[in-house]
Amino acid sequence: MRLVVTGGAGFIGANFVRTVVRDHPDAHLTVLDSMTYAANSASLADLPADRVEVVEADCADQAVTDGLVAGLTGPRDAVVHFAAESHNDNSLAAPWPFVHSNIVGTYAILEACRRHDVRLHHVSTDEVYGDLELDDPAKFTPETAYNPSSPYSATKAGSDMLVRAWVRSFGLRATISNCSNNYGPYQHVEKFIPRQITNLLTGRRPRLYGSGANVRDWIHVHDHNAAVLRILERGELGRTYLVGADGERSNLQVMQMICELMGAGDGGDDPGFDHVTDRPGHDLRYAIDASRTREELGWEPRYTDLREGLRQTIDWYRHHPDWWEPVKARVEARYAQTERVL
Ligand code: NAD
Ligand code: TDX
Repeated sequence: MRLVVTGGAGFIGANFVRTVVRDHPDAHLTVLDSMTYAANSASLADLPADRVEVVEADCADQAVTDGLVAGLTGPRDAVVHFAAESHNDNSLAAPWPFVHSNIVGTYAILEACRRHDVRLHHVSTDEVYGDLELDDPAKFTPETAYNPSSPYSATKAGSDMLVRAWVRSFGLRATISNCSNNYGPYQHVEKFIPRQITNLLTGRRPRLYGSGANVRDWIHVHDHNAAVLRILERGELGRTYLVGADGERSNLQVMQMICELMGAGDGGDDPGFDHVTDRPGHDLRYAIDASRTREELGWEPRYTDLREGLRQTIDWYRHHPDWWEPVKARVEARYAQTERVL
């Protein structure tokens, strides 16, 4: 099995590559990654060079993309498309890289897969559906209308639409997955959970946007990647699969769990974290109904205890400072330009 994994030096992609190398001895992977600020070559550095090749290039570069996809001729070969600009806060400050990577990049991948009749799995997000009220009994399903809020989610929605059009118009052999918020090892410290963990590990105070009432539906990255592999193996072409682990928590709840697990706060007036300026246009709540994915593909999340998953994630960051320390100060300096303690 030969796989081209775009964005394979980022958080979810690197975990995917590591899992495939461990569990599929017959697999050869080519990582296509432009090595943006979000990539970390250390996430792949210990993997065997004869099984994982890293090509540093932009997936929107049609010549490069075409050349790599042309080599996928076996019946189980595929492109797994993780590459994207992924951080909402950055998309508010500078939207263009999101249009370029998420839309133009996906277009180039689609055209290469069309030319060479190669199977594609496109990795997307629940954010394409917009947000829910806190008390809305309905969760997102594959039928929920797209209603993205930020430049990030709008460009992911655009990329999903391109994939659907290529399936319908050109018979492209593709599947899509829309997953909820991931956490786990190798996640960039700009994101909520690793930011708070590494703030505490470096003597900084954790930062909660607004009141912390916003709800995210957390899933461990290993569960997400297990679903992606299952879709590659058993997914029906042309279908969209929703991936989530019923992990809804308010940001305040997650923050309190992290602080408790790491011994922050004094148990009295000081909760151990600061409330800061809210994100403009901040989506209130995401929630995924993954029942069809579970029933049809026999996939089940294994990390169903968020507290235990967080404990393991905290341990990982504690034991891998070399992986995150080099970028931590820069990330915090950037946040400090706009963020104010409330
Ligand atoms: P990430 O930002 O950690 O990694 C993205 C990777 O893509 C980086 O290595 C980056 O260098 C690479 N990249 C960006 N633009 C590129 C381009 N033009 N060409 C080649 N490589 C490029 O993101 P992540 O959190 O690992 O997310 C991976 C995918 O999963 C994204 O498509 C994202 O939308 C989706 N997703 C993420 C989450 C989440 O919670 N993180 C949830 C659901 C879906
Ligand atoms: O310091 C923070 N404090 C805070 O309260 C940060 C960085 C975030 N937050 C809040 C904002 C969100 O409500 O925490 C929540 C999670 O924030 P992010 O980690 O930025 O994730 P989110 O915006 O929900 O998007 C994530 O999940 C869906 C990924 O970044 C996307 O790529 C994915 O599609």
